[in-house]
Amino acid sequence: MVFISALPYDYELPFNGKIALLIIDMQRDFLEPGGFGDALGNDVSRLQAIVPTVKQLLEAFRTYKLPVFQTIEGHQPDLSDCPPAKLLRGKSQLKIGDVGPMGRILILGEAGNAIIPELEPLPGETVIAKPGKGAFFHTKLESLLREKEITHLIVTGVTTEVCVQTTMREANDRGFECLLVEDATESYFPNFKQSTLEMIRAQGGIVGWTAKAESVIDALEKTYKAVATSVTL
Ligand code: TIU
Repeated sequence: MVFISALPYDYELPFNGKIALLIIDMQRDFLEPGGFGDALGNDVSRLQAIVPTVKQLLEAFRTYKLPVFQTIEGHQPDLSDCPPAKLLRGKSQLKIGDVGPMGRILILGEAGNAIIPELEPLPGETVIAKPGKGAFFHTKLESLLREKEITHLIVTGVTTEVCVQTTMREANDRGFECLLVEDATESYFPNFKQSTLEMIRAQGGIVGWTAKAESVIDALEKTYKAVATSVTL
C-alpha cells in the first residue's frame, strides 16, 4: 500500500487505475491580462507561479498513463447558459460576452477561453466545458468518472476558493476521495487560498486532503512506475 504524505493524515493511493488528475480552469481568461479575472479587478500575475507544478503533475499522470480531466469555465456565444445573476454580478466594465483583447470574455472557443499553452491537452484527454464554478454542475464529469471507475481525484487549478473549492465539495458529496495539491492551486487572494486549504482538511478531512506536489509525484512513482514500465516492455 502506498500513501501520499498529506494533511490531515496520509492519503492512500489506489493501486490500479482508480485515480485521475483534475485540472480546473487553467485558462488564459484567468491567468493572463485582458481576460475575465482581470476584468473582475484581480492581479492575474499571481496565478502564473503554479504553472510549472501543474505541468509536472500532468506529465507524471501522462507517464503512468493515468487519466487527466481538464475543465474550462465558459459560455455559449449566445449566453443561453449564463444566468443573468452571473452576467450582471460585480458591475465590471467588461462583462461576460463583451469583446476584450483576447476575444469575447469567457466565451467558449475564443482565444482567451483556451487552456494556457503549457498545459494544452493532448488528443484523447478530456476537456469539460462548464458554465458554473463547480465542474459537476450541468456537465458530464460525474458520468465520465463513473465510466472509468475513478474513485480518487487529485485536484489542481484556479482559483482555490472559487472553482477549485466548489468542485472539490461537489466531488466529496458524490463520494470521491479528493486531494488538493497545495502548490498546484492558487488564488488572487493569498489568505483565501490558505483558509481554503485549512477548511478542506479541518474536522478530520471533512472535504478531503491537501498535500504538496512532490509527495503526490513520489507516491505515483512508487505505485505506478513498475506498471508503466511493464506496459512499455
Ligand atoms: N473569479 C475567480 O476567482 N474565479 C472564477 O471566476 N472562476 C474560477 O475560479 N475558475
